[in-house]
Amino acid sequence: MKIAAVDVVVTCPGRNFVTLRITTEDGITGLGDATLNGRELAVEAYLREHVVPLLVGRDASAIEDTWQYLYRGAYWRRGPVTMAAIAAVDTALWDIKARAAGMPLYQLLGGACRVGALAYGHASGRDLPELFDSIRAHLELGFRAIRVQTGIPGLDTVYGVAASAAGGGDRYDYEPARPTALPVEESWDTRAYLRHVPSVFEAVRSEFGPSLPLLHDGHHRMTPIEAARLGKALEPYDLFWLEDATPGEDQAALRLIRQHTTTPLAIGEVFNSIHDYTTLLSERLIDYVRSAVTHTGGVTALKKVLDFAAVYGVKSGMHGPTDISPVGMAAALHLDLAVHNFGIQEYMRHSAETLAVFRTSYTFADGLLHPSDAPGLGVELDVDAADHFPYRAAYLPVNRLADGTLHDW
Ligand code: EZ4
Ligand code: CO
Repeated sequence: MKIAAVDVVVTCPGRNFVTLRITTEDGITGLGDATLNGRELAVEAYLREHVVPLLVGRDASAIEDTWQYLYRGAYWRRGPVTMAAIAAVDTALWDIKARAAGMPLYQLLGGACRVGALAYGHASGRDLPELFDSIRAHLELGFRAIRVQTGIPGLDTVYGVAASAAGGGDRYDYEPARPTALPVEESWDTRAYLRHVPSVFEAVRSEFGPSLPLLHDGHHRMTPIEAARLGKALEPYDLFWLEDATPGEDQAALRLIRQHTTTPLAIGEVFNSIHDYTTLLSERLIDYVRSAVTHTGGVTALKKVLDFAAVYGVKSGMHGPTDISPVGMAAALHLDLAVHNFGIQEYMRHSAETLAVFRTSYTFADGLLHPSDAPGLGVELDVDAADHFPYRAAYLPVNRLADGTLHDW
């Protein structure tokens, strides 16, 4: 089963997506997500110029060998652009293999370990009344686990807080990438954040009770000692996890946080290699692996990370914002079903425009996602519809302290 054609499709149905479509000589197509939010065209060029010419004529069934060929064969390893490109190839080849077998991908990964993947949604509010409305709206949508992000008194725009809470469920979702000529600037003050956040979780617990799983994303902004203090302060509110407490590339930072708090820790959405996890996993410094299939070299590579994590009792908590395309989300759901050490799956619903271009078959019911039993990933790309939505440059925000110093966003 040789690869006959490879297309890179860039489309912007409400936001940008980069999708790889591989077609075999017997006419089977497979899809892979290569979207790197705010740097989409770098991955498109990497694929178009340096990967597509290597794929035509290769054996579509040789997934592991193709992964190694693209990873070792480039000599220059790792990095978000390279690994998103490899991820797309790997995912598309898995899609082809499963379609050829007439099975949903999770069957080829070992079969289902559960009836569905527990999903968490994003609630946010500039103040407590808005936040409570947002949590209620997400509970009404069926979510059984909720990420809580909040405005901070004295700061105008803060990561994770939707601009307007008016008008129902989806509006509470925060979309960080904006189609502006320059990145939007958000503001930050860690002392104000640390003073405010525990009171928010106290209020949410007293309003919604002790059992609802609550999550929070620190989004890389704290030093290790600040993160340790926040983790301790949040212990009475029994968080499911505290995510990205410190910048992810400093694995040793987690040692200090871990020594001070029992709040579970999650990290890894910006990681792209199993080597980003070696200290974190072997020293049991985290509880959840946040990587996405899209950014970690595909199904093949993330399965290896999760098997490595399982050795240390660490579970999955895959990244699932809207910049993971429906193709990337479907790939995540097949892994979620198939790995034993599943923890939770992030889920932001895509817009109607996006879902008109990417026709999905995965379902969300009673708080659980399921990839469906359609063969392959279960996603079809409507290329004609995609052509109606040309790429628009968009950037993630940057973050500044009151004196103008650029801070981690
Ligand atoms: O900032 O997807 O947990 N989710 C997140 C996201 C990321 C964006 C980056 O593209 O942290 O909001
Ligand atoms: Co995050």
